Amino acid sequence: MITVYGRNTSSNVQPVIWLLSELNLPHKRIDAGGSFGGTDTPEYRKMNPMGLIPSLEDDDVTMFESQAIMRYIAGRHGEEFWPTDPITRAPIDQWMEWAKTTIAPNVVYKVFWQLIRTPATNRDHAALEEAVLALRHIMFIADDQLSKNDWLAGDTMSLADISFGAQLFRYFTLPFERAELPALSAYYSRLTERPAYAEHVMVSYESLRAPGA
Ligand SMILES: N[C@@H](CCC(=O)N[C@@H](CS)C(=O)NCC(=O)O)C(=O)O
Repeated sequence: MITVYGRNTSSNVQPVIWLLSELNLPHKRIDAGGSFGGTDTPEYRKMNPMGLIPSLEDDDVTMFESQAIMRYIAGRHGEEFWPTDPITRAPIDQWMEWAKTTIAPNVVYKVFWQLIRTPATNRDHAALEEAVLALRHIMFIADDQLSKNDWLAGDTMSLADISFGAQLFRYFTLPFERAELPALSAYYSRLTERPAYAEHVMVSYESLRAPGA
C-alpha cells in the first residue's frame, strides 16, 4: 500500500493525495511536518534528507519531491494522467513545471506566506504587492489556455491540472485583488465540484495562521 508522509495542510502534500484519490488508489497518509514534527529522525531523513514533506513509500520505492512523486504514481498506477507517449506528455510536463515554478512561488511562498504565515506587523508589503502584481499578469496565461481547452494541457485532466489546480484554493480564497479571468474562474468552480478536490485541497489553512496575521 502507498504511504505518504505529510500533514494535510501542506500545499506540496495536497496534490499528491488529490492525485491518489482521483485514481482511487488505496493509500494511507501519516501526519508529519509542521506541528506534527517527525521529520528530524534518522529514519525520516533516510526517506527525505531535506526533512521536508511529502515523502512516499510504495513496496520497493521510497522517495521525496512532490512533482517526482506524482510522476511516479501516475507512471506506475495512473497512466491516463501522464501518458507515456512523449508528444502527448510534453505539454503536460510543460504546464506542470510552469505551475510549480511560476505559480506556486507567488501564491504559496509570497502571498500566502505574507498574509497567513506572517504577523501583520512584520508583513513585507513590497514583496506582497510584487507577487500580487505578478499574479495579475501571469494568470492571464492560464485563462487564455483554459478558454481554449477544458484542462490545462488539453482535452483531458492530467498531472498539469493536479499541480496547477492544487494552488487555486489558496489563490481564490486569500484576501487579495485578483484579475477578472472568466475561464480560470469557471475551471476552479469545476474543480471544487470534484469530491477528491473538495476533500484534499479545500482544506482550511487557519491552523497555519501566525498570531496577529
Ligand atoms: N520541493 C519540495 C518542497 C517541500 C516543502 O517545502 N514542504 C514543506 C511543506 S509545504 C515542508 O516540508 N515544510 C516543513 C514542515 O512542514 O515541517 C516538494 O515539492 O516536495
